[in-house]
Amino acid sequence: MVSTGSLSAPQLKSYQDNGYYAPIRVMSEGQATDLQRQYMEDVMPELEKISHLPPKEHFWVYEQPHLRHRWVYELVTNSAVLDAVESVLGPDLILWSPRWFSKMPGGSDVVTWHQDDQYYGFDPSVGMTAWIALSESIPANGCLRVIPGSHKGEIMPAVETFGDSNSLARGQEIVDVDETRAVDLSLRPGEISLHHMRIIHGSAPNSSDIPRIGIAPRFVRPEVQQKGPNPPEGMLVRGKDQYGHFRLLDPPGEVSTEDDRERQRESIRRIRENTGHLQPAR
Ligand SMILES: O=C(O)CCC(=O)C(=O)O
Repeated sequence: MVSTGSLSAPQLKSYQDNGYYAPIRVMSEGQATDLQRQYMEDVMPELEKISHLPPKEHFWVYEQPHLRHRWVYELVTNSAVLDAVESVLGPDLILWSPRWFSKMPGGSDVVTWHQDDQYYGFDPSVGMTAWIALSESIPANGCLRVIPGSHKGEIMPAVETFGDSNSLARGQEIVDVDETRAVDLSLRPGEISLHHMRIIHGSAPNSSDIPRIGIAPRFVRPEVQQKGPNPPEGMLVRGKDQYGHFRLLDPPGEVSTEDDRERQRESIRRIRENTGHLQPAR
């Protein structure tokens, strides 16, 4: 049992200075391994159905899974995860959009250097990601990498490569990154890393024989507004929403239904319209 994920004052300062903090334990390794098994049972069969599509199309399974499976909702709202996020963002928290980031051994999936802030479209830009590891996540299997301090800079120009192996839908890539400054965010199962919406980050393919399975819930404060044709959707997971900018969603029931699958698809569509990711790939 982990009682809290709250950051101490020096840990918070480290996050503010560097734009990331890791590791923070939010559950035992045994609990994470059980959830990894659940992932294999519920998510892998869905991925196999779309295995003819390139990684950049896998978002139909990977995004908004907390609207479909109760266990995923419980994972991304784990109280130690929310404690860590609350340490940075304050007491009122909207869970905007969780996404699986999984790489199987020998797979080609890559995440090029990018800044989430470039396409999320939130104003003010106060948000962050808590990346939760269900497996070990290390350099050999393509753990998350960040450029410390880059969250304090501008949004950098990015080319859109539309690379098939790129997990990002438009294959956004910041090309002038000094990789000698990169830090690997190695995690054990059941640990998380936190990263700022503007930090430059990415990850290499999995060249090991162990899967890398993680989920990245993104959190914002209720006062943020999002550009785009649709009001953003989110779940109020702590505190109050005094602004009404988000269409607030309910957690799914215990048993996953076809309606949940439809709700997931509709929510993905709305997010992708807002972040400019539904335009046809070249
Ligand atoms: O998991 C990865 O490799 C990339 C994650 C990422 O880009 C994100 O969480 O924003």
